[in-house]
Amino acid sequence: MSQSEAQTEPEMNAAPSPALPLPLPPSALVTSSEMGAVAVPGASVPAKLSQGQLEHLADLYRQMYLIRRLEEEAARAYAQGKIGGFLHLYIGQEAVAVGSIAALRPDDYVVTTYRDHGVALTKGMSAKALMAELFGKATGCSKGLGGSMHLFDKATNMLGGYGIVGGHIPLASGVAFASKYRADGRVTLCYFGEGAVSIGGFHEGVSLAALWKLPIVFICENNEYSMGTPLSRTMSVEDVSLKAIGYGIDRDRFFVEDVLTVEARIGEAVKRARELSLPTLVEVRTYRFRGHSMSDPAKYRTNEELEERKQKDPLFRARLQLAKEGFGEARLKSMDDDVEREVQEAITFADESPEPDASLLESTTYDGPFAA
Ligand SMILES: Cc1ncc(C[n+]2csc(CCOP(=O)(O)OP(=O)(O)O)c2C)c(N)n1
Ligand SMILES: [Mg+2]
Repeated sequence: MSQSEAQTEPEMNAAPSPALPLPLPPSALVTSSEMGAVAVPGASVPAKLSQGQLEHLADLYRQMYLIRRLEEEAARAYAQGKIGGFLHLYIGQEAVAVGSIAALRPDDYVVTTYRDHGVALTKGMSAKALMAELFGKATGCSKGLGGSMHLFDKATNMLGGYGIVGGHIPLASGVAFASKYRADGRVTLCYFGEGAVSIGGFHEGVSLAALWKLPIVFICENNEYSMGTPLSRTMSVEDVSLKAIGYGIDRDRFFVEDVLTVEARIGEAVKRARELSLPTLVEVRTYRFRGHSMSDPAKYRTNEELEERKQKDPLFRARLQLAKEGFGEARLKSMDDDVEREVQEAITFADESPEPDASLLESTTYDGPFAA
């Protein structure tokens, strides 16, 4: 991470925000069709949900709410000095991880950036292992040595958390290459911000995935800012998905307002990867409600812009849809209470867990057995 991210004042945690009013504007699907190699989404989301779809939405809502509450508590713990280093929150973007991973099988892989809590949790990492990792404790997913930016969980095929912008994209192509070589039928999802698209690693990774027809979906989470720099000051085109054309791969592009839409649209790309072994670049337009990291007061954007985007919060949209379609307030509250319990248990677990023992240093550095 750059020195400019040096920690200053930590952002104080706010209580969970109240539900915001709908209706929302219709999802703006802006995939252009005149420039070739465009993924035409075959799936659409029904206006009125069946009981089965409603239960599924409830499950996705629960996952999104877990990310939000866990991160709100992580922000509080950071302000209390219990978490050191950097902490990049995913608040506002939860529907991307939850919707896309809903389209996967458990044996599929995910690879992502430092903004990795949502992807790790959704792929199945326990809230306890995640929170303990943030606290730098021995019970964390990486024994407390990786921290927020380097979550990793072999058991759930969450292959990291990486701090070098764009550096993980060729790694993800390598994972997809391994799947193709072994013919294991697995798909890799690779997440990155729009800031990574101008980095060499993006082009190297996408180029090889296209050439070798790898089973991978590149998901650009375009939250409009790279640290404090807006997209308009880093790229010559506003449509990130256009980058797919140069590599002759399929592409898609949409605004994230509805988690079910994310599942359906990413699901199309996952199907293409699994059945045809073809890569896709998907640009999802999203927004982070907090600063880049805890040290960022986000003065480069206006309150009006932030409030407008909060009106389109996919988490609250899902909650309101559930309520509107007959999911009783009592059931919603009981789901929220379950999440609350899970988060509190994770905090207690992290608090009470031991620090890593100094003996770990030897086995995890080049002075130890790995040096041989
Ligand atoms: C190669 C490299 N250059 C610069 C940085 C410093 N840096 C950390 S995050 C970031 C912004 C990335 O923005 P984006 O890719 O849009 O992801 P977001 O943080 O918005 O999720 C930068 C420049 C870095 N980590 N790695
Ligand atoms: Mg960004």
